[in-house]
Amino acid sequence: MIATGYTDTYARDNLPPRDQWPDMEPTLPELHYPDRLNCAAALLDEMVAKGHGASPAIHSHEGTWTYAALLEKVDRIAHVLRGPLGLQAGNRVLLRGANSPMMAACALAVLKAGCILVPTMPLLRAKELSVVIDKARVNAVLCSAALAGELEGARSQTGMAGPALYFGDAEAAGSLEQAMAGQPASFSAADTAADDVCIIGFTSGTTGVPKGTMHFHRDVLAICDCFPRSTLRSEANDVFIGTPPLAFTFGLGGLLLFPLRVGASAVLLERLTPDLLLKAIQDFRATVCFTAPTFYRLMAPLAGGYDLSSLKKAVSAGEALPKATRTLWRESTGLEIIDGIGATEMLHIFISAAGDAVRPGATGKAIPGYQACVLGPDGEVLPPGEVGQLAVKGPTGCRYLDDPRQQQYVRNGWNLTGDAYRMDQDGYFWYHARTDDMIISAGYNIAAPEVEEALMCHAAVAECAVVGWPDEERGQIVKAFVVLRPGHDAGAALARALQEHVKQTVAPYKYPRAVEFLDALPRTQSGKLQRHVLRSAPPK
Ligand code: 3UK
Repeated sequence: MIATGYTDTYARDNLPPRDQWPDMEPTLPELHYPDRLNCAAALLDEMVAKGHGASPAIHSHEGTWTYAALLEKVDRIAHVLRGPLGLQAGNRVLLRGANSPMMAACALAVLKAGCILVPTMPLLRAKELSVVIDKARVNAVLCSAALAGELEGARSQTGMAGPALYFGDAEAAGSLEQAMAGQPASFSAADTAADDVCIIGFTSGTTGVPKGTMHFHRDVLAICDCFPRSTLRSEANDVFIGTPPLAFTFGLGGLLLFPLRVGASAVLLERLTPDLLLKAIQDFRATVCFTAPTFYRLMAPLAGGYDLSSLKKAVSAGEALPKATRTLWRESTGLEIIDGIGATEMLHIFISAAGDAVRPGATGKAIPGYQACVLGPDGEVLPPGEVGQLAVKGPTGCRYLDDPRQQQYVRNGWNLTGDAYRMDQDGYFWYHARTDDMIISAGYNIAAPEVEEALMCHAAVAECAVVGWPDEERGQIVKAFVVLRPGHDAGAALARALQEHVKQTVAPYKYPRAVEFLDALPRTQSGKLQRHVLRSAPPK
């Protein structure tokens, strides 16, 4: 490893042993970076030096910040961190807030100051924040004033001594904005190693204690130089928009890192609904949208009410994209969705396809820079057509912070994402299920998403979720939870119609023997369906 630029080496000291890392040797020449590398300086200072100072960087309802304006904010915050807050290089800074320009500036400032960014989902409660604070040994917090309550709760629960500064209420005494005003407008980036840890991203932890995934300065540039170049083909005049929080690496990449890397701009808005996102695409003339499959599904019927002529690309990730959703979106906007599978462990998307290369129903191919294959139960590579565990490697990969689960995620240099996939003759990857979402009913293996896909083709179904339900006779039965579109009545007749519809669409043994109607499905903040919630205590 390269000599660290950090005086606090907690993150480096808690990387997994080298033999438990995935293979991360870059296969493309453009993914080799200099040994001394600060990713924030590469994304911001270098772009200003290249002449992007006056270009727009971030838009919000409050106005637009140019690259030069963003740089000045970032530098003042970096001074606050290293000056008044007394942080050293390598310290961890927890960041908390809904998407906003200040959130973006704080994230970049932490990286530029040589501290480690620990982004957290806005809705986390004190108890969940405490786990993150303890695990990452957080030294200081930058938090939106609107989210102070749960944070203060967590700080007292953990006895965290480090300081917290609040932004978003500039008038409040002691706000981050006031601290910034007293600092110099220019900060020279901390001299960090390309392989110094710069982000600890926590997994959503749908089950068990959240895992801290560690990423280096060079990983941040690597994701910018893979998917956006080969697949998205983003350009300086692009305007990025979307829903994922910056705390979720899908959002951090898509709504901050990717635009900056090419001199483009991003629209950062909090609290987006399908209607508000469509309106924002129209009003900001956005060209690239990042969101989850359900959001496309909910936006499709509303799209006709807006002028979406600026929109060129629509990226979907976080969950499998049902074919029905792809079709709905294409029919209402003329755009073929760019599906992509990513993971917090991998930082961003590694299998995808765009434009003419799309095969509806498949996620896509391994993007340039990454390799993928399907493994059998003994870790052997399976031939095309067989379903097994998805395995992937590339310039990024899983390094958990002090976690025994490292050895489950990484085997023989491959990252195992926990997804069941099959690869076809042409190298396209077809999603089946999370390996723990396979239902075994009377000896049949049934992938929950396949049944959901069939249900979603029925006109009455807005959203649905399928799980394995305990059953004495069959071990498990297929059970569907269904949210109806307006104008359809829940009841036995519709349940029977849905069962019949599934039997006509896929092999009849896969039909849901139980159907329950719900008003909404339980989802994580990153938009993922929480099947385990339905399996344990279905909401009434
Ligand atoms: C699932 C998908 C099918 C899959 C993420 C893009 O979702 C992200 O990270 P997470 O750690 O979850 C990872 C898991 O989510 N998944 C994601 N995308 C797809 N399944 N098709 C897809 N297109 O189970 C994966 O293992 O929350 C996505 C970029 C960055 C991310 N962190």
